[in-house]
Amino acid sequence: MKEFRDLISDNLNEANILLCGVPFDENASVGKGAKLAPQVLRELSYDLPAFTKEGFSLEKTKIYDFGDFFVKKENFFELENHFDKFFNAKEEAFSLILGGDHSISIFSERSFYKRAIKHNKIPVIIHLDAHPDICDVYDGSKYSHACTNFRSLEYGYKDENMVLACIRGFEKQEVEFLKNHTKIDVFKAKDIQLLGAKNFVNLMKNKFLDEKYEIYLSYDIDANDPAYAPGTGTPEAFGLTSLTILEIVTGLIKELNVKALDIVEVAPPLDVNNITSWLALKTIYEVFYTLQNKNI
Ligand SMILES: [Mn+2]
Repeated sequence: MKEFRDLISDNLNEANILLCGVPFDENASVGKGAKLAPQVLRELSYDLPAFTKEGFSLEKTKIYDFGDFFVKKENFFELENHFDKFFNAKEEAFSLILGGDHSISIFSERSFYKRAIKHNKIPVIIHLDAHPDICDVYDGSKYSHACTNFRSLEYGYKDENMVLACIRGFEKQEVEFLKNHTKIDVFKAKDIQLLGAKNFVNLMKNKFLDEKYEIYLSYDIDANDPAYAPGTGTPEAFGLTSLTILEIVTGLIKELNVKALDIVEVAPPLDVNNITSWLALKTIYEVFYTLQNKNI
């Protein structure tokens, strides 16, 4: 048996999913360990049959695996180059990125931005996370995992094309920033709980259901309540259930022009019996099925 079983293809032409991993966690603030996620997710996939939780086959899914992009803090900026190649290898395919801490998305979101602009599309970020990750500087660094969205706005994403959802932990500077940037749509965890996944997806449809948008979905596993995802560096109480988040992720991908997904902050050394890694992996398989049904 092998990684992702028979879903891997060596032929880029037939692939509908482009996969890469970024084993990097030097910009995580509290608990480290996310650099091991790409390896652990790949290993666990040996044992996961290529079927959804409802028993539907994933045989139409063909993954082209770019492998892992290894960087250190000293050459962190090289990620942009890796992602440029990754995103441009086959533009109609869906891009799946396994983090790493959330700082890696600074560069994937840059490459995604450039590609969307090249397509004359409007780039959008939907960020599912317990935290806004919108600090200018955190812990003396502009490239902390708490700075991802600030860097992406600075790079060119517009406030009105950024959505933060499942939020429940704020830095003071983030509260101030969001007060002055009211076009950034913020859905706190409590809002999502009251709305339900379906209504949230419908609100996103009202906003972004148009081919002029290309959407990057950034999924920090700590969006889940730590009861479902304890293996992460900054667990935050009072989160959503894993089923609610799954409905959001698959609902957005089903309904909108989502072209890329990252799953970040899974930290296997902090996990309990790999349940957080399994959650990420099972989510990925549900995403594959959602994409099969969209004929991607
Ligand atoms: Mn994050």
